[in-house]
Amino acid sequence: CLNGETLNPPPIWLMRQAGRYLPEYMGIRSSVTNFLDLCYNSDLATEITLQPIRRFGFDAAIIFSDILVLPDALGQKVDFKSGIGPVLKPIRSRNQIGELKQVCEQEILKPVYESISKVAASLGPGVALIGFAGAPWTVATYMVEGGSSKGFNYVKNWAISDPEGFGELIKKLIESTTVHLTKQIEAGAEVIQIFDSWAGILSPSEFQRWCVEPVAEVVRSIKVDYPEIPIIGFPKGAGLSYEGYAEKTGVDGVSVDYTVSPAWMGQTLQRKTAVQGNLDPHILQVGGSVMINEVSKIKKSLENGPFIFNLGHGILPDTPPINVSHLIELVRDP
Ligand code: 1CP
Repeated sequence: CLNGETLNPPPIWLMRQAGRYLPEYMGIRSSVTNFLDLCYNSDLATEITLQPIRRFGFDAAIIFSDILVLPDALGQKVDFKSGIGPVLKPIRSRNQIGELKQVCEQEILKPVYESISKVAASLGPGVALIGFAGAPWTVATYMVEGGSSKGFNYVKNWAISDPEGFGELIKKLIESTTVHLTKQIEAGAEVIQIFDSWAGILSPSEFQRWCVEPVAEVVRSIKVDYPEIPIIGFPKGAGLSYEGYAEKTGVDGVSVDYTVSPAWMGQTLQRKTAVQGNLDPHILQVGGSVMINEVSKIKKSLENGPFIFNLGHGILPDTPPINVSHLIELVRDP
């Protein structure tokens, strides 16, 4: 499919398919306080990765980890506080970049690669294993804001007032993301997804500089050694810029958020690249006839070209698992 083939029915997996909506995940989650300790325990991460595969039979597994393991490995310690989310000591100027480790600390990330090998060994045939990382821009937002943000004041203002200095941080992230993704491929990841969750807060020229160019560089470097590994990019909220992203980053597929119409995806984007998406996670949460109609609309618009069924963003924690089973039936129903 990511090589341009049209598959009927389309393969399906869901962003955040492992996690808080599954009781079997919550059982394991309660055994640790810092969420990252799950990511750094390869036995637990393997088990969590496989839970949704066993329960639903998705066509792909995504390794259970997080985009924030990267700043953690660069020496910017990440804490997950309950009720708040990720907390980091922020980096807000060029001279603080030197405090980060030179290259990505392999020791810390070793369990992530071990979980990939373990999952690869236990997945049945026909189930693809997806490795992932955050895109440099999105990871930078957490590093500069010191966690999740609403206004993105610090990161936007730094990028606007001192693009050269901010560019140093992005450069560091391009290099370490490339290493992190390459290690995942060496461990057994068969597909890569790059999450740019905060692409949508940039102007078109900023989008070009901070999303398209860094991702293009990561893709170019990975393709030198691994030209056959397909890469999916997810520039969430890119709107009118999705098309340019597909043309200029070199990715094999573009994951599209739910603000974009499936008709446009089919008529425009799918002519240039494989597309993935884009059911609104709230529709999955509600389920029933609304979901039936929406899935049918998405399938009609996209089934005549390379297409992977997914959500337009991650599964919401309160989603009833039975709605996920129903969704898979609908997608696979000819
Ligand atoms: O307490 C918990 O159980 C933590 C919840 C959780 C989970 C299940 C977090 C915290 N991360 C994850 C796993 C995760 N994160 C996966 C692998 C599992 C899967 O898909 O099944 C992936 C791919 C991610 C990616 C991720 N992490 C993104 C990009 C995708 C997206 O949702 O936009 C981002 C932005 C993060 C950061 C993050 N991780 C967790 C939190 C609470 C946050 C902050 C989110 C925010 O700022 O809104």
